Amino acid sequence: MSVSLGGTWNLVSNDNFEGYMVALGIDFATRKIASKLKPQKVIKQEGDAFTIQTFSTFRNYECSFKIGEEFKDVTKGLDNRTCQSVVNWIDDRLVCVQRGEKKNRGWTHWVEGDELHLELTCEDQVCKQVYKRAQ
Ligand code: VLZ
Repeated sequence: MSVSLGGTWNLVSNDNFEGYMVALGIDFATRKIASKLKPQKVIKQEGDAFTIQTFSTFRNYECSFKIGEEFKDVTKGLDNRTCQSVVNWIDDRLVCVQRGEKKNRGWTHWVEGDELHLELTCEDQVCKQVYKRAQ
């Protein structure tokens, strides 16, 4: 029985977000602002349907999908690219493959104890984020 990713989560650590943003081609000024953010994730799950919202004081980001169904993933406010993406469960991890201009792009979410983990990958860069449940 897997643990639910649903709920509201606050960022507590963010390793190599800089490298990930450089790989995406985010400009210097935007990176300086974005690197200081402490985003909040709100994850809603109804069966196979997910919405993941990322809120910050600078920009917000939202993504909706169904498990196993390809969708057009526009990374609006991030690098503004379009990917053909698909999300699947691999064991207890929610794994997204973002097929597009950038090689080896995707993300993986999982729960470990009371923490939500996220790995964001682009080319040879991996950003590792940890979130804790909002009280
Ligand atoms: O998240 O792909 O949870 O979409 C950062 C917003 C959002 C702050 C990063 C503005 C999105 C940054 C990460 C400006 C450069 C992402 C997925 C996994 C779901």
